[in-house]
Amino acid sequence: MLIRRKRGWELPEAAATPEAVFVQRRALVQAMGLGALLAPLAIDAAQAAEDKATADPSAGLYPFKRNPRYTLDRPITDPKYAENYNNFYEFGSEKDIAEQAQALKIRPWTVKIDGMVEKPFEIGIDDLLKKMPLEERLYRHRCVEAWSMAVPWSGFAMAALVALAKPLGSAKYVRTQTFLDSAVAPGQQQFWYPWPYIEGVTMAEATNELAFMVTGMYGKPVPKQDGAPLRLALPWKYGFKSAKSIVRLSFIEQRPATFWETVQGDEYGFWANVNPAVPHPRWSQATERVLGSDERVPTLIWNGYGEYVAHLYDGMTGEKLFM
Ligand SMILES: Nc1nc2c(c(=O)[nH]1)N[C@H]1C(S)=C(S)[C@@H](COP(=O)(O)O)O[C@H]1N2
Ligand SMILES: [Mo]
Repeated sequence: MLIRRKRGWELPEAAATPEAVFVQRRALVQAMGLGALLAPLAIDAAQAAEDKATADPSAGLYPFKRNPRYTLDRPITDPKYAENYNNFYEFGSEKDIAEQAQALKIRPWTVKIDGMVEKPFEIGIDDLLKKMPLEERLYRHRCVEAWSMAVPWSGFAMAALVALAKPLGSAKYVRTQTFLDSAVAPGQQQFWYPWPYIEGVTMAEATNELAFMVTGMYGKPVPKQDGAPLRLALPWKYGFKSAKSIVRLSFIEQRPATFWETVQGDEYGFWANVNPAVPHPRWSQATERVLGSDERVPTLIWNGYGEYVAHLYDGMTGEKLFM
């Protein structure tokens, strides 16, 4: 199975702290000269102080009110899968990067808005949360590797962020950029990848009602391994389009060179819309493995979201829309 040891999700959020903190706390207890009997109390006090210092300042905002417009055809995935079976190459190419990802510092976190906009600006994540219309949505997520999950995401419509950015008429694409810090993200020391992780969508995709900026998951701030503190969810596209831990959105005229397209363009194209009839060059996309079950279910074209997005691609016959 995937889960080999106790991980953050098995503990209440406040109890999950990095090893270094335990070491510090042990040193503190020893320095206080307390006997073994009193030590647990001292640990509780140290824990409380520590929780206050490191608590996610947005935690009190959750849960967001669920938008009933977006419904699922399957059960919500148990968070133990969504939070422990991850693709986040910055922290390694395996699925069990959740512990590694705890090294990411998510405050302060500034998002830069630039390119073809009225006036470029930077905004802190907590200020951004104050300006955006917050809601929860149930979405399916389909990875190009043929596994899937169904998740309650918290966040806001990407269209609201686009409106805040005030793009000029000349902007045709929104390019999303993930943080770059190889000291915390060892995967970024792998020089053969074109870091930082870049993805992008057209303006029409960015302002489509489904495009969703994610700040939370399962009614809490989104875990680091799932892309804290700001990621995308583009539920009609393969998962790699949904960039994690975004630091910059640029409004640009040319189609951006995206991470996976640069690595392997014949397998991971720019559009990457889900289609069971178009196989990946190395495997079928006809069915998907539902995380947390032994079931394989048929994959749906546009991942089942055709009524919202199929019209975006009318007449684009020369494009590789499904790869
Ligand atoms: N920055 C960054 N974003 C990323 C990835 C990545 O490696 N780095 N992987 C993508 C892929 S392939 C998928 S399937 C989803 C996985 O999200 P999850 O771990 O929350 O399921 O994140 C996407 N966003
Ligand atoms: Mo993926």
